[in-house]
Amino acid sequence: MKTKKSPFKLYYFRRLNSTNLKAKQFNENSAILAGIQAKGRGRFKRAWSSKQGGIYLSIVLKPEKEPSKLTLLTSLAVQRAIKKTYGINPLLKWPNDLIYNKKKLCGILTENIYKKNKLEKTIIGIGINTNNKIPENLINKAISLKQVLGKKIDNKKLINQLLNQFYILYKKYNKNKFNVIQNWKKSNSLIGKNVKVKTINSIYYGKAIDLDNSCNLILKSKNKTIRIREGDISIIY
Ligand code: BT5
Repeated sequence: MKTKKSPFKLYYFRRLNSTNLKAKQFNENSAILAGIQAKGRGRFKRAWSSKQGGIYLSIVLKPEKEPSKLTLLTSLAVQRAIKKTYGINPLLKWPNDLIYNKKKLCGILTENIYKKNKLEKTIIGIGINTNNKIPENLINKAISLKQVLGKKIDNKKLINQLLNQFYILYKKYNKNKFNVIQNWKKSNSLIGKNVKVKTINSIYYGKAIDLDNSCNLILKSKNKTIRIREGDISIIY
């Protein structure tokens, strides 16, 4: 497939608190890249370890369609970019992760900015562990591409590929020519597995059986079917 050039204009900063925060000052089709983040963020105000050498990137969009599927679409773009650049196939983990050898390789944080109740822009933050050192407290659950491949990762090449892959999928999605849910289901690590899901209020155990069209995870727990909007999931091996 011919790679189409992405329209994103890339702005590089040696050090930022968070690329998602900085991205709020930029217009659509900007991409903000940082060498280090002092206050990298995950979901629910959690921290994202952002040492020198990793990829910390935020894409600014003005979505043409409802943005709820953009996190999954982005995870597919990251997966394709890594596969094209380095030939390995990380698995997708609902709702916002890529994993390799059961450890987290990439996390995505999508934020919608509203002005007077109208969606003004969407910021998609992507953190990929490439050459950055994984801190001691995360070594059991995080992994870098350098650890996987045993060589230095070319961040520039991977970022270019990622922006191109993202653009290809995003354009198709806007034209209703890319089914995010179906594609996600083809390469996820969860469906059919016994899992534990921690939400803000509860913990659920059950079998992950499907993803519905609104990106909710469907869990079969005893005789009940539960739909989960957001949470942290771990596979029970
Ligand atoms: C995420 O949150 O996975 C979203 C991470 C998004 C980071 C990007 S970097 C560019 C942009 N700018 C930002 O400020 N953020 C975005 P969540 O699912 O909540 O996962 C957070 C959890 O992952 C933490 O509580 C840790 O347990 C773990 N974690 C932290 N740093 C990690 C890392 N570098 N690699 C793997 N796991 C990490």
